[in-house]
Amino acid sequence: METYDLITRNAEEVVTDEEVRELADEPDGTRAYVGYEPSGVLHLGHLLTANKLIDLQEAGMEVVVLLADVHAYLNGKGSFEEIRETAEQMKAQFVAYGLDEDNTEFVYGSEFQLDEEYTLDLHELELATTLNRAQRAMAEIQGGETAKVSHVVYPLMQTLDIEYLDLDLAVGGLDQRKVHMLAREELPELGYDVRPALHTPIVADLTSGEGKMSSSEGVTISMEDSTEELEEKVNSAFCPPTRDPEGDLENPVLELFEYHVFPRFDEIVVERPEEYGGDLTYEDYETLAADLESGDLHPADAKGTLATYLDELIAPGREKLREIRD
Ligand code: IYR
Repeated sequence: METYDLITRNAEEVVTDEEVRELADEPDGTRAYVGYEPSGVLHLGHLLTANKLIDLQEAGMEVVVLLADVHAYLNGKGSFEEIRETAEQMKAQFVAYGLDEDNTEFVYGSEFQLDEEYTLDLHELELATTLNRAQRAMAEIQGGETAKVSHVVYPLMQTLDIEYLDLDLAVGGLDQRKVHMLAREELPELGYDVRPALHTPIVADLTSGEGKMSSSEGVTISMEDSTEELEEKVNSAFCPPTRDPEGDLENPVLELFEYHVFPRFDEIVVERPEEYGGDLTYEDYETLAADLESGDLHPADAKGTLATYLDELIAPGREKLREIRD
């Protein structure tokens, strides 16, 4: 695959395409990052951006994972000590998932975000940004109901991270886009360069095909799920025989194949008894989606196969979690 195609595959948005093409021309030595508020258990939402980081590593980029402990604290996720502990667990699960420890720089936010220079830059950004603008940037990230002062400091710090970690590309789910747009506007105010951003899609809720799959609402799959739990969740997933159901609905089963399974396996085998036509082998998502639409692939077989491959992907992380907890 061409470097540009590898960098941008499965991305919902790149800002701007021209800037990312420039990076793709000379990826060696460029630095890309994703920041995560630490959480004790990884779910598919985390793994979607992790897949992108694996793509970027393959494209020759250096990858930084920010364990955003200060951000989680500002977003009301618990005491600082608790957050530090979950950050350790998160790192272990990412490594088990396939982010090569030797080629990935794991950085805690608190390692540099409490420095004097960073803090003074933060205050300068606070002066340069309206409350309204900062609040809008946080709309999709904010945890609690009531906005606190910490919630408007948060996106300004995320903006500065891009400069202080010396990055060339910011990666995140689509829910991060408003923060990255703010960063593109504000970094030059401080005399820093604008950096491109790449956003991964938000996968629909498994059972309804609506909205987004997240740990807080609806059903998601996480490193904590047993094989049986995972099978149960996938089997009860919404899977109409089309990739574009009516209205705002998505087909979450196909989305999981597209964003989670195909990027990590060269070949997908759907095992079927001879009397039902025997095994089917797919090398790309399009062919599988077309077969589901034509009826050549039954939704039940698609689900069973999806569960098998997802289970293989989360198995090492599940094992790691068990070790940590014992
Ligand atoms: N806002 C992210 C966490 C985060 C991401 C980056 I990129 C940072 O520089 C800092 C924090 C979230 O919603 O999880």
